[in-house]
Amino acid sequence: PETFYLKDYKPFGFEVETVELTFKLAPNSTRVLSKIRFSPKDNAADPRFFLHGEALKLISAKIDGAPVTPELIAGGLICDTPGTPFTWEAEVEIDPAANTALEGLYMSSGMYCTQCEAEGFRKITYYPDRPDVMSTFSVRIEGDETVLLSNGNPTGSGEGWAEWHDPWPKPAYLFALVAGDLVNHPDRFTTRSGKDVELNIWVRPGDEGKCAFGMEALKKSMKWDEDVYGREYDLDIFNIVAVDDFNMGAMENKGLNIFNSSCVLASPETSTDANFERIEAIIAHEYFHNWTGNRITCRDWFQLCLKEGLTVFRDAQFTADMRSEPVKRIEDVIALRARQFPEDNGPLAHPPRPEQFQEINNFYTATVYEKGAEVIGMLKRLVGDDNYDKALDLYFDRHDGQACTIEDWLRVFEDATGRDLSQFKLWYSQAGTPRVKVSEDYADGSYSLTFEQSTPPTPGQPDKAPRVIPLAVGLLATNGDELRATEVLELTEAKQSFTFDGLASKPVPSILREFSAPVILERETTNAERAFLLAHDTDPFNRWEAGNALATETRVTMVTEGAAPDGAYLDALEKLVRDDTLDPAFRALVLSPPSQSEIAQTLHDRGVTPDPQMIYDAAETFAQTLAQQLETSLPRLYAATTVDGPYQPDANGAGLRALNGRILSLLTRLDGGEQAARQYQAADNMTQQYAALAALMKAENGEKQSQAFFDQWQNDRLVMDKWFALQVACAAPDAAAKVATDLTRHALFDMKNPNRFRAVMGALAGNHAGFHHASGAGYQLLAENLIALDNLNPQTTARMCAAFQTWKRYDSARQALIRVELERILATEGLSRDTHEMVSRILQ
Ligand code: DPP
Ligand code: ZN
Repeated sequence: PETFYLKDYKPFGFEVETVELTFKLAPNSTRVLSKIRFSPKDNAADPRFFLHGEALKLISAKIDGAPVTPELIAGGLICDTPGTPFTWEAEVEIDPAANTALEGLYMSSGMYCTQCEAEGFRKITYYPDRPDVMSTFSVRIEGDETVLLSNGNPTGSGEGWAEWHDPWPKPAYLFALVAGDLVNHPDRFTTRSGKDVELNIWVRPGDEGKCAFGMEALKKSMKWDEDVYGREYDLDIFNIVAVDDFNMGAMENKGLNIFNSSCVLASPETSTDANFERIEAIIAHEYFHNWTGNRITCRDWFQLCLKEGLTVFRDAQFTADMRSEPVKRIEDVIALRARQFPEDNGPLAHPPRPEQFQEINNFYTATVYEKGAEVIGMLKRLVGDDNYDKALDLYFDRHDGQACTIEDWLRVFEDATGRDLSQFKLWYSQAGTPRVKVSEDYADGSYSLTFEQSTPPTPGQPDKAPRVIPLAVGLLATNGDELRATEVLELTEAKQSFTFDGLASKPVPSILREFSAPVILERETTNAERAFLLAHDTDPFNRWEAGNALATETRVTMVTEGAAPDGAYLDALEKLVRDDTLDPAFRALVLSPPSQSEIAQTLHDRGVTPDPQMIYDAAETFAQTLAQQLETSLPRLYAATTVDGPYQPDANGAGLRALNGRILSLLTRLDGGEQAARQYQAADNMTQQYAALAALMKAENGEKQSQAFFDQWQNDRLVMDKWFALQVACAAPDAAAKVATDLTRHALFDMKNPNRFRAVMGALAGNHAGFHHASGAGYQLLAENLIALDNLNPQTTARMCAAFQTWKRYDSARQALIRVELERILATEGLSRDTHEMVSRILQ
C-alpha cells in the first residue's frame, strides 16, 4: 500500500469556485450529477487534472458542455482541461444499499445518510477530495422520503425534492446528505446578535421522546461558545440526525451534524448518567467544530489535531463549566491513561501530528484527539488565560475561511505573546510519553526539586529532545497547611532544579497538580506520604492521584509478594467514603480501582511480567476485603447515598448515584445480592437498574435479572448494546470467550452494526483477564471476528485491532498466541488497507 507523507504536501492546481450536486436517490442505483466550476491557479503548469473517485460508475462526463473521456485510474480519474476556467459535469451511479463500510453515501435502518470525513466524498462523486479545497455547495435531492436534508440553508422544496445552499466555503469532508421518513424535535435559538436559528434533532419515529436532553445540550453549547469564545452560529438552521449504523461517535458536517444514535438519544429509562454526560459533551464537541474545524479547517490530514485537539479541549472546558471541574479532570486523566498511554508507549505510537500514514482513518486516535487537547492545555497554562484568549481571537480573525497548519496555530500564540514556541512545538512532532524523574533536597530552610526528563524510543524516533513541560507544584506543611500555593515550573532542559527558600521545615511536595502535563512522574516516595496527600492535598486532582497510587501499590504488592491488601490504605478509604464534606462524585472516583490493564502496565514498567489471572485475583481479593472492612457501615452508606425524588441527569445526582453504585457493588459481595435485587425491582432509571444488574452479574447471581432485562428491552437497540456488553464484561476469566462466542450467535447480534460489534468484541478486549486467558481463546475469537468484519467494514475492524497493541507486555506463551492471530489476520486474502496497516504496525 502507498504511504503518504507530510513533507510531500503540494497545493491543488485549481480553485473550485462552486459545486452543484443533484442526487436521484435509489437504494441500489443512486445517480449523482455534479456541476463544478474550476479555475486554474496562476502557477498551474499542468492543465491535466486529477479527481479522486472510488467505487463509482461513471455514466458521463463533460467539460464546458462537451463530452470528454477521462482516463480512469486506481483511486480516481485524470482529464485534460482547457487551461482556462471551465465547468466540469459528471454523472455517476452508486449503490448506497451495498455500502457496509459506512463511508460515503450509505443506508442505515432504511434511511440514506453520509459520512465523508476523512475521504468518503470520493465515494459519492469525482472530486478533489482534500481538505484544502474549499467551495460553496448547492444541493438538490430527489427522493420519496419525507425528509431530505443537506448542508446550509434550505432554498426550496416540493413533492419529492428539496434544495439546499451552503454559503460558507467548505471542504468536501464536511458535505452531508440525509433522506428518510424521520420525525423531529424542534426548537429555536437566538444568537447574541439577534439571529433566530431553527434547531432540529431528527430521529426515526419512536425515538422522538429521547431528544430533549440533546436539544438542551445544543442550546447550552451555542450559548457557551458565544460567552467564552465569542463565536456565534452562522446559518439559519442547525440540524442533528441520529443514525443507528455509524463508525464513530458523530460528525460535524456544516449545519447538518450526523450522530451515532448512542451519542444523542437519551432518556432516564434507557440511558445512564455516564451516557448523559457523554451525550452533552459530544453535542458540544460537534457544535464547537463549527468554528474550530469548519470555518477554520485543516490544510491536510496530517493537521487533524489542529481541529480535534482544540475541539476536545473546548468540549472539556464546557463540561468542566457545566459540571465539576476537578471531577472532569480526573475522568479525563483516567481515560488518557487507559487509551492514550498504551498507544504512546507501544507499537502504534505516533506524534499528535503524524508525518506519514497509509490510511488516515487509522489516525483518529487518542493521541490526535486527547493528547492533542493536553498539548493545548499546556500551552494555555504556559501563556496564561488572558494570552490564550488573545491568541484565540487572533486565530479566528486571521484564519477564518482558511485551511491551516499547526505552524499557523502556534504562530498566533507567538504573535499574541511574543513568546518563542519552537521548543514547545516538539510536543507536536515527538511521540511517546515523557518520564519525569523527581528528586528533592532540603537544607537550611531551602527546598529544591530536581527534575530529569526522558522519553523512551518510539517507532521511527529513537532519540528525543527535551520538551517544555509545565509542572504545577504546591508545597504542604506536615500539618496539612499549604506553604506555597500552586505555581507553574517550566521544565525545558533534560535536567533542571528549582529552589524554594524560607521554609521552616521540609515540606511535602504536591507535583503535577491538575495533571498539568501528559507525562509519567517517577518519584521515590512512601505510602505514608501518599496517604498524607490523599487526606490533605488542597489540589483535588492530586488528592485523587495519591489514592490512585496507593491503590496501585497495594495491588502490585499483592501480585508480586502475595501480600494482603494494605491496611492503612483500607483505613484511608473508609475515612474518605464516610466524609460527607467531600463531593460524592469525587468519593466514587477514589473508590474506583485502577484498571487491571493499568496494573499490568505498571508491573511491566517495573520489570515484572504481568499475569492477568493474578491481577484479577488481586482485584477480587481487594474488593472483598474492602467490603468486609466496611461491613457495618455499608447499609447506612447505601441509604445515605440513595437519591430521592424523580431522576435528573445533573452532575450532583449523577455523583451521588455513582457513589451509591460503588457501595452497592461492595454490599452485594456480603448480602448475596439482596439489596441489588431490591434496587433492580424499584429502579425507575437506567443508571440504577444497570448498576443493580451489574452488581448481581459480577456476583454471578444475575441470571434472573439479566433475562428480565432482556425481556424488557429487547426492542431498544441502545439498551441491548448494554446488555450484550455487560454479559462479556462480567464474565469470569475462563468464561469470557465462551460468553462472547455465544453472543455472536445470538439472534440480535449483527456484525454490520458497529455499536453491536463493539458491544461484544470491545467488551471482550476490555475484560483483561478474560481476553488474556492463557487458553488463547479470547485472542482467537477476536481475530476471527476481525477477519469476518474486515470485508464489510474496514474502518471499525482496523480500530479494534488496537486491542492487541499491548501484546509485548505479556509472557512469551501469550505473545506467541497473539502473534499467530496477528499473522493470520495479515495473511487474509483481500485484507483492507486499513487493517493491513494496523496489524503491520502492531507486529513490527
Ligand atoms: N470529526 C469527527 C469528530 O471528531 C470524527 N468523526 O467529531
Ligand atoms: Zn471532533
